[in-house]
Amino acid sequence: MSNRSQSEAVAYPTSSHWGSYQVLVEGDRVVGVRPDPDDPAPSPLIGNAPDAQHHSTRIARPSIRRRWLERGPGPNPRRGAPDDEFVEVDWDTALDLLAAELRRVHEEHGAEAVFGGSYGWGSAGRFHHSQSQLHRFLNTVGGYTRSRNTYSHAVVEVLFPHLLGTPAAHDLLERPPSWKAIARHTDLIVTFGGLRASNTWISSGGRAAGTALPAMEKAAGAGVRTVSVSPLRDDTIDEMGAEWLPVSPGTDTAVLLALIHVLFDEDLADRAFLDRYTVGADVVRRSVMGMIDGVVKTPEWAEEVSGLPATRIRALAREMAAGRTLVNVGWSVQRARYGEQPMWAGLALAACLGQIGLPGGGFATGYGSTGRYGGGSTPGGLPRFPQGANPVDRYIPVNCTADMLLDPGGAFVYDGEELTYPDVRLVVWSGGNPFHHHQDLARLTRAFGRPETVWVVDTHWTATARHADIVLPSTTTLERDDMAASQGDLRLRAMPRAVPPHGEARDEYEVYRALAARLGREAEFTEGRTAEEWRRHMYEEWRKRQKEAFAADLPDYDAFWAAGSVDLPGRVEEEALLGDFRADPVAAPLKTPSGRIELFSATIEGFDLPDCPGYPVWLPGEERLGSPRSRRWPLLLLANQPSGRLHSQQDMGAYSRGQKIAGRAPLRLHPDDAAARGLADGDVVRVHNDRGSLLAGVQVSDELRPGVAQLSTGAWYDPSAPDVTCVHGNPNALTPTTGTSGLSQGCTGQHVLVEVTRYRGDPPPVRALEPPVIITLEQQDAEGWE
Ligand SMILES: Nc1nc2c(c(=O)[nH]1)N[C@H]1C(S)=C(S)[C@@H](COP(=O)(O)OP(=O)(O)OC[C@H]3O[C@@H](n4cnc5c(=O)[nH]c(N)nc54)[C@H](O)[C@@H]3O)O[C@H]1N2
Ligand SMILES: Nc1nc2c(c(=O)[nH]1)N[C@H]1C(S)=C(S)[C@@H](COP(=O)(O)OP(=O)(O)OC[C@H]3O[C@@H](n4cnc5c(=O)[nH]c(N)nc54)[C@H](O)[C@@H]3O)O[C@H]1N2
Ligand SMILES: [Mo]
Repeated sequence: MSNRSQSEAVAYPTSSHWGSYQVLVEGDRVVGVRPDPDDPAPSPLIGNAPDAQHHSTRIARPSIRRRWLERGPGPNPRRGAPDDEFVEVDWDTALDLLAAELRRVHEEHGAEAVFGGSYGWGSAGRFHHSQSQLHRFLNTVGGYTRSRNTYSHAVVEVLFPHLLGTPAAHDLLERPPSWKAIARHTDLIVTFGGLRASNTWISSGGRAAGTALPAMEKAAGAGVRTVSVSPLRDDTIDEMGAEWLPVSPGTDTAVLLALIHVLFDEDLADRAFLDRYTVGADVVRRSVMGMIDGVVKTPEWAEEVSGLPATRIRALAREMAAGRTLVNVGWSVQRARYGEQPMWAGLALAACLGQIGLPGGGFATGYGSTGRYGGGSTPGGLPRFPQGANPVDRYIPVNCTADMLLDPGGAFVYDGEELTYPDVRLVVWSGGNPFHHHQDLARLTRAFGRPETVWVVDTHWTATARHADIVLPSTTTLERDDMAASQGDLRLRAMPRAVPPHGEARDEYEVYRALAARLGREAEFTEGRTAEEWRRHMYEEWRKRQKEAFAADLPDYDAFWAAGSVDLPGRVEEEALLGDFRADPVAAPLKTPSGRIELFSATIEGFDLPDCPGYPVWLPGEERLGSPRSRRWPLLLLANQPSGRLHSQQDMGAYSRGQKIAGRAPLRLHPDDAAARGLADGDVVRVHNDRGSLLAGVQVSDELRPGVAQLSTGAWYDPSAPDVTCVHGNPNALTPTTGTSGLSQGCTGQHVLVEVTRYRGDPPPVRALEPPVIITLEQQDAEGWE
């Protein structure tokens, strides 16, 4: 919040992925924020908004990489070089260049040479949503190669349709038991990957109120006991009084298989449930009993692998069988090599407990991963901006972006398919930051050197914008009218514009309209509507659907806008997942080949993948304590979600800045590991492995398991010093691009082995939060073209 007097400030309600709040505006400036009066638990992340809105890294005008302007499109290995110059141009010049480049690429290489996946968490807002706008535009002008799945939970998206079928796999993400049902019915939550409070500050699409933390507290108050299996003690809030089982990262599958072993060994497994509702339980039983590979998956065996005491694992299995138990496997646990296995083993454990389909019991994934999980669902949907159809059917799993750019025509497998990478010439990104989110960023820089043109639309000069040839400035959510809600939310909220656009920033709708006009497709893109008319249209279409589905009489658009919000009709707070299937598996079978839960999947077995067989198994990853690689890189770095911001967004904001140490990302180290290296709080260290190095500031903490270090994602990537990959502390300077397996090809960025050493001498300054060198066309003319 701002120190300035806020007496004359006008408060504007708004909403973002980090919640609903009010911005305080004086004249044209955001001078502070305050929580929404209806929010019982506002997110501290709102404190980043004022500084981010007016920061010097806002993009003010369309800018073209000087070399691209002078030499035209072509591969450029120097893309992203810290001293590269950009030339500011007017909008017409930028749009003419871009339209000509799109036309050229289409004519010479076809629309599939345009990579428009554009993954990322750009603004919340149902209309001005970057990907929706961009994808509609690209679809209107011929299509694009797209990306599939998320960084968040690719394994859940690809694996569970095989195990539960669709829509049950979808319900797993969208309709888990609500926190209220948990408080009412659950005795014990065993959560692999914690219930990290700061993660619940975020909901994709925004959230009317922060409901998750109060609900967790209430559940604990109602007697729900929590066991947090996590390398970090503070992955649960104190109020829950959770028991901490400090697992070694990447070894949950061993613990899960041992829990299953105890259930079979002590005849606690619910055989009637397994017979009636699952296939493959016998394969799982034989596997944990050692009848397939000769290794009996006892708690003693799991102790060796995971570091958790065998006695505790054995007792936990008995406790789980004794009452109503919910098994939660968080998304972090699958964001690692062989990430399919803990998810599958977690489902198998819940099946052995026989409580799937019972209120407050069974299997779940996502409590503690976002604020909306367990917060209800809205089957009536939300207002939507139609994206049209993509005439191009090429795609890649999103985690394969660098592979695609480095290996055009190269073969890969994904979900039983053998595919090849397209030959991409033009990369476009809007509302995402691959130089935040992708792994092995030095490799990504090489990959971004390959295409002929990189086009980025963003609000700020992120590392991705600095790797672009054509950079267009977008307005922020505070600079345009919109509306927001997340799936399962309480209300749809109006987001009235609070301040005028920064510099010459434009709404993306206007950018794509103008581009579509240049390509002769304006009428198809706009369907004759202005932005305001689209919002009305989207709202009214949605209102009609709510009327049909729930006989809900919602106010019209003007009344909604004047009131500022409307309650979402038809909300449900689920008691159980798969309740119908449990009630009658014959009448309501799952949409799997067997109609049941597939603990063994003949389909996946048939894919014949070395890294994902047909039933859950323990596969030891490389980036793991005790692996051969750990002899050289002895610390396991957890690259989890940052508590100071959403990913890389608003890293310059007050709340995010307040967490930095010596201006760099904080690296938490266990006291033993710090002492062994002679390190203390505040030291600047080099964190390194064979992929790269970064600088970070030390924070010693006994909240971590020894051997584990923690450095959350999101410090803006800063390659400005010659001998360090990132001087600011982005952990993706070190992480591997390997996929989870040939099944899901998910992101494995959560775990990476490193060494930490003191940085000797004066550390190089952080430059990421400064704009690049920008010149005018006149200056460029005066200096002469290359
Ligand atoms: N090592 C490691 N890496 C990870 C993860 C991990 O656990 N470990 N987690 C992964 C996960 S789960 C995710 S989801 C990704 C997240 O990765 P991203 O979603 O790419 O990260 P963000 O920083 O949210 O990027 C959003 C971008 O949109 C821009 N933006 C905001 N508003 C607007 C707008 O109105 N218009 C436009 N055009 N742009 C806008 C922001 O400035 C920012 O550059 O990171 C992944 N990376
Ligand atoms: N504040 C904030 N909240 C966010 C985000 C953000 O950027 N900032 N991003 C949002 C997004 S896009 C997503 S996808 C979700 C992600 O949600 P998650 O994937 O659940 O979040 P993470 O913070 O990556 O990981 C949660 C915890 O898992 C634990 N963990 C890591 N590895 C292992 C392991 O091998 N075994 C076990 N048992 N535990 C492990 C770590 O201690 C970590 O703190 O978060 C969302 N919430
Ligand atoms: Mo995510």
